[in-house]
Order: sequence, then C-alpha cells, then structure tokens
Amino acid sequence: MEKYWDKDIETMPREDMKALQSERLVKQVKHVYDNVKYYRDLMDKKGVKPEDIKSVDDLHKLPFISKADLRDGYPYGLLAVPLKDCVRIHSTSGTTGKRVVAFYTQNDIDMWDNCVARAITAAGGTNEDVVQVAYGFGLFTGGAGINGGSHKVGCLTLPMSSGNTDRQIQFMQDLGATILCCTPSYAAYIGETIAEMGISPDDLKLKAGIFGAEPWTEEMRQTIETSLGIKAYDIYGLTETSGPGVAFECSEQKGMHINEDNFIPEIIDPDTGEVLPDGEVGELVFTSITKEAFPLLRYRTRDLCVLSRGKCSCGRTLVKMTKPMGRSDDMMIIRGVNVFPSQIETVLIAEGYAPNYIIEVDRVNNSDTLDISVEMKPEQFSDKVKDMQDQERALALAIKTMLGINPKVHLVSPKSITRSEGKAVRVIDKRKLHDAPAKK
Ligand code: DLL
Repeated sequence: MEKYWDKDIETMPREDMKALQSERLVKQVKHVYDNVKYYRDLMDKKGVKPEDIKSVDDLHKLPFISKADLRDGYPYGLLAVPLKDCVRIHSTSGTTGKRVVAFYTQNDIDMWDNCVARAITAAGGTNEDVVQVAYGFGLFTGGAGINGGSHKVGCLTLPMSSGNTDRQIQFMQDLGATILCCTPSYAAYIGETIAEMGISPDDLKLKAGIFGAEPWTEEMRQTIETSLGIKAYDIYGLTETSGPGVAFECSEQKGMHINEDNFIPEIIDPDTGEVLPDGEVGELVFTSITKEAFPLLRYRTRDLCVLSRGKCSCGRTLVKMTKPMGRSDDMMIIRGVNVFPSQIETVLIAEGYAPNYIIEVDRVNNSDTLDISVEMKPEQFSDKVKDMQDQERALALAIKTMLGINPKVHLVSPKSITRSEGKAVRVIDKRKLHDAPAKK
C-alpha cells in the first residue's frame, strides 16, 4: 500500500490545490513587493502591482528572475525578512562569479524538511529505516536537506557526507543502512566498489536509494539498482528554491511529483519566455509560495523538462515533471547539432559499458571535434589492437546513430577515469577557452 507523508496535500483534488496555490501566491507577491526593493523595481518596470495577482492564472503577468539577478543582489539584495529571523544559509557550488546565497527562516527549514519527508516516505521510508546520507554536508544543500527530512520521518540518520568510500561501506554493513542517499554517480561508484570487495548486494540491508543533484538516465538507474540490489528513486531540487525535495519520485518511478503546495511550476520556451502547455519540453520556472526569507517569483531554473498532470498509480495528484534532460546551459551545440551528455550516457550503458566517461569538445580548423573517452570493464579489455579498434568503431557508430554526428571514441583502461563523490563533471568544452577574451 502506498504511504504518504502528508496525504491531504499529496492527494488533494486539483481544484483545491489551485485554490490553495492562489491564496498563497497572492500573499507571497505582496510579501515580496513590500519587502524586497529589487522585486519592487522589477515589477514596477513591468507595470504590475500586487493587486493584479488574484490567482495562479495571473502568474504570467509577473517578471521572470534569473541567476544573474540573484548574483546582482548578492548577498542580501533579495532577502525578504530581517536578518535576525534567518537561521541558516546555503549556497550554490558555482565555480565562476559570485555564488548565490540562499537564506532560511526556521519555518523555511520546517517546510523543506517536510518536502524531503514526503520523498523519503514515497521511497518506502518509515521510522524503522536507517538512512545513510552520503551527499556532501556544508554549503551544499544535499546533506543538510536529506538529513532534515530523515529526522522528520524519524529514521535513524547517518550523516556520513560524501567520500571515504570504505567507511561508507563499513557503516552500511555494520549499521544496516536500508536507504542510501547520494548523487547517482556516487551510488554507481559505491556499487562498483562493493562488487570489487566481493560483497554481494544480498549481504546488505539496503532496499532503496534516493538519488539526485545531477542528471542521470534510466540506463544508469538500472545499473545502480542491480549493483546495489535496491529500488533507485530520483529527487530534484535547487539551492535557490530550498534544496532537494522540490520534486520526488513515487513507486511508479516515472517522473517526479512536484511539491506544488510550496513551488508552482511553469514550463516556458527558453528563447521567447512564452508559457508552454503540459507535454511540451521547455525550461522549468518556479515560484516559491511559502518561503519567507528568500522567496523567488518565476525563477528560471535553466532545467529542461516536461510537466504532466495525468493520473499517477501512486494516488498522488501533484503535478509531475520528467527527469530533467539537462540544463539549457549544459546543452552542447556540436557541428550545429544539439547534444546532451545524457544521450551519450544512454548509448554507453545500452552498449554494455560502465557509466564512466569524459566528453571532450574542441574546435580544430573551424570544425568542432567530439572525443569521448570511455572506460572499459575488465572483461571488455583485449590485448589485440584490432579487437579494441573494432569495439571503438562499433561504439562510435552507435553514438552516431543517436546523435547524428560522428564522435571519436577512445576506450581507456578500467579504473582510469576519476570517480565522483559528488556531482560528476563529464564534459570538457575546450571551445570556451578559445572563445574567452585574451587576458591583457
Ligand atoms: O543539487 C539540490 C539537490 C541535492 C537535489 C540533492 C537533489 C539531491 P544545486 O547544487 O543548487 O542543488 O543544483 C541544482 O542540479 O538546477 C539541476 O540542474 C540539477 N539537479 C538537481 N537534481 C536533479 C535531478 C541541488 N534529480 C541543479 N536530475 C538543478 C537532474 C538535477 N538534475
């Protein structure tokens, strides 16, 4: 039987949800307009007043906000409550420019914990479970966010943080962890390591995993489920809106339910900003209607996905989003063709390779090059050059069939690609170096 953390909300009739969202939106827009000058200026510029927003049907009247605005406002420019009411910050892991700093009141933390509690419950978690939190702790929201939700459900919580894989596995065995939470790339690494240590998934008590923070494919899900002997659930979120738990997967494992009593989603055309109907691919935009300290109206996530409101077998009525197929700023345009790393990952795993790869894009003589280094499993390795070349050619052909462009494939020896303990970095686009202005 499906279990819910907050049945009334999770299975609420759609009309009631719309009414709840509208009531909260009206209040939130006023809160933001009254307390954040940055928003007041944006809304005044667009000629929208809080009174113009009477229900979710008026959402489209509000201006968008983007990461650039948040950087502009760094650090306090978008804060909507006095600093004395804030109890915590988290921050994005941006490598360039200013980081985004998000603020939380205690109510914001409670709301966030509840969202994560829904996700843990949907993955079958109860207070009988032992949850191993192997997301990073610190400014990153992964560790703290899952930790809070796990406490809320009453699970025994192991705040491991990421890394130190031997210790992860030892605690998993000694304390009988039943739910593992980390990035999917780290889960795949842990799966690989237990196999090397001669531990069978049957020797572990693990039953489920809650993985997110980076794109991962259905093929990757299969790999993780088999290597760890679990059901692997997706979880989505971003620092700007709170952290993990904005959306979560249920027993159907087909798309993630959005906690839309807190975050209203829209899908827009990333080029024109036009709102698209359900079923169409576009950029996900969120309006947080319950956050006090750092509320965002129409925040452009850059994540590309599809929304659907069909009936879900789990009984939840919350709108669903597909797995993000990548970020609009992660999409590579190679010889004019749009390429997402996830497409390449799909082919690699379908062709029997491990999900360990590096994609390198460059420009030579004005023409784009695509080189993919793919790690072999030990049994795929051959000391005959011809065998290796045949394998490389076959894989290049399979990728060409998917992408429409010819890559150069390099099979590299087992274990030669560095494993990720957090978000995996799989793409090196050297063209950006050529395009960067020369330093004076
Ligand atoms: O990654 C929050 C999080 C932590 C989510 C743990 C899930 C689990 P940021 O570091 O701000 O926050 O990065 C947010 O990561 O805009 C997506 O591009 C990507 N992302 C997050 N979850 C998923 C997912 C955390 N399940 C950015 N699938 C987002 C694909 C994801 N991409």
